[in-house]
Amino acid sequence: MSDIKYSFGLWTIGWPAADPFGTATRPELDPAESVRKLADLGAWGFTFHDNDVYPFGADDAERQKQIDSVKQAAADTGMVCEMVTTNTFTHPVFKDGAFTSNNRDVRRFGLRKVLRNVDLAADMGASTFVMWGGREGTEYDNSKDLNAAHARYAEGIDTVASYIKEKGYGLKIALEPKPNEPRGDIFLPTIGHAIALIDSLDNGDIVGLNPETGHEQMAGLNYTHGIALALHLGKLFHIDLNGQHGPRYDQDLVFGHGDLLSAFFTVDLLENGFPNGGPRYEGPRHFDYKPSRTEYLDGVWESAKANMETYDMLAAKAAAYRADAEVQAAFEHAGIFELGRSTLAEGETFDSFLAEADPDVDALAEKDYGLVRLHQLALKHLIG
Ligand code: GLT
Ligand code: MN
Ligand code: MN
Ligand code: MN
Repeated sequence: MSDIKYSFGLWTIGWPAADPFGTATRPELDPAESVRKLADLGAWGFTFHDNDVYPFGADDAERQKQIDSVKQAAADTGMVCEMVTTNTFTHPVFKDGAFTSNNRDVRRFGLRKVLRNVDLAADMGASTFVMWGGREGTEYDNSKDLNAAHARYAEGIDTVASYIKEKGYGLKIALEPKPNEPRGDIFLPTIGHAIALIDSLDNGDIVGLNPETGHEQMAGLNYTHGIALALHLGKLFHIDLNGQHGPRYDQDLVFGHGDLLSAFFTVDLLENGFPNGGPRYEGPRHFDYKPSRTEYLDGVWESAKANMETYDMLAAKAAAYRADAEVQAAFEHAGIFELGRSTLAEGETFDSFLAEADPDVDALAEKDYGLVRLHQLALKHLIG
């Protein structure tokens, strides 16, 4: 396998596959054993929710015992705990949200659970703290004062960020957008919504994004465009890669098992960067998928391998695509390098700009960009 840094959430391979229509089809996995198994498969790191490692309501002794067992597995295998996140969605106390619940006692409890988990994240040596507000939302538009709900959401995120700063932890917060499921409508449904709210925070400098492939696609959006915007704004702190077939329930398929062409261009961006250079994503290639309910334990580990194998294959194809002289010539012909040039010249005045004669618009309108041919070249590299 390649030397790409792959990591997995312990809740992915650890999902026992209970769904709203049926009970679990697989046993619970021991988190420390999962870390060892992922290391055997060639993964570089792992991530977890507090309650992936110890049960909700565990006393301090039980909590520490479970944490130590995962730490031991990490020490034995060299696996890196790169991200930690908090479960503020499973327990019924969070049924109306954690940071945005109408009930102030619930909000204070949720915030305390998150702050305690920030301590754990720092203790584990993680660099990213993900916040997926799965229960922050509504089924009905009259359920909440929607201005107050956004204010409480911002207050909660800002409080966590200021706690990180006060403690001197080297952690960054990554918000994970999702349009719906489990709530009818979730707050911060897309990358763009999250970026807008981050902009309003006092401590927004350490708050960015953890976009998930399937979540943007559930909203009918283009994942590669979304992470490109986050990169452009210096806000792509982490990624959740998986597969999804368009707007429907959250499928959490293996990466590449949904929209394969989109996955190809995601990998092309992550591995090769923008054609004109610019910001790069340097973090781990993190998978947030679910082994399908039809699979038992062999199938769980096969599916974990499939994520890394698919990414490796796409990375090799994307490297060949970029190295192809015909592709580079097609980039040139299409004007992709020309787009890297600023529209106005340096020091140009409004007067001189406005005085310039217009170009021959009829000739420009007849220009052939060659984008279909360029896309066909990508397809040849992908499946040719
Ligand atoms: C949950 C969700 C994921 C989030 C995880 C982080 S948990 O499985 O569906 O998309 O990334 O809280
Ligand atoms: Mn998902
Ligand atoms: Mn999920
Ligand atoms: Mn996710």
